[in-house]
Amino acid sequence: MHRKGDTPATLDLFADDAPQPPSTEQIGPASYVFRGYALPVVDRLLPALEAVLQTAPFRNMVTPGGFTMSVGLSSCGALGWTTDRSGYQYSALDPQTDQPWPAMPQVFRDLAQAAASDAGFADFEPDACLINRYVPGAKMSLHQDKNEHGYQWPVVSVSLGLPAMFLFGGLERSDKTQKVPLFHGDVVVWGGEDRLRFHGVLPIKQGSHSLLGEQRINFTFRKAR
Ligand code: MD3
Ligand code: FE
Repeated sequence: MHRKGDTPATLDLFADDAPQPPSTEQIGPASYVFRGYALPVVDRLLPALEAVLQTAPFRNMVTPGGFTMSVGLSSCGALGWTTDRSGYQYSALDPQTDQPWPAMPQVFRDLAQAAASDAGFADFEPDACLINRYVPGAKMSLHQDKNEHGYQWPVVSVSLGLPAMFLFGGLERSDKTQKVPLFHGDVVVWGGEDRLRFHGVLPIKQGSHSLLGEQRINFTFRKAR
């Protein structure tokens, strides 16, 4: 183990988990990747995540089409995103326990609000945080996020653990996709005209992350109602 801030003895700059310098990349008219934005608060995010998962563990939900998702899902905040044979919806109760979802930890909320503000969306108050867990091989097929009541607020995503190749398409499923690699600590804000673009995640490659092991965790913050 090396201490935070240290450079490992051998550093492969071409490895797909090579540390990224702090930077911002604009990937759409209203979408920004803030490289390493979450790194300063990772040591507070992880214990808060553990606490959320004690109440609402990851589960592999079944889609309306009858497929079991390869991604494990949980949620925190007033509303959680769920899917089953009857459809997709946001609900105030975890269907597995019929209890409210765990509260959104303040450190989650503050991070999402700061990133949204830096992307030009001041006063973002998410009411839902979907938590996705990818093990190597898990993927998310191309889709649109259309279950929220309005699209005036952005989606903010936080990537932790193993890297992923994110696919960013257009407003039609058949539109060409651009590939955007996402690394531990990256935060992305997707708003405005990009909000309804198709997107997905390629199968996660085998690997082990120093803090999270063989998984990628992604938080997506939304205003669902
Ligand atoms: C672009 N999650 O949970 S986050 C999802 O990495 C989802 O787990 C992916 O797509 C993940 O729905 C991608 C980035 C993301 C989330 C919502 C978007 C990108 C988006 C909504 C509109 C456009
Ligand atoms: Fe999505």
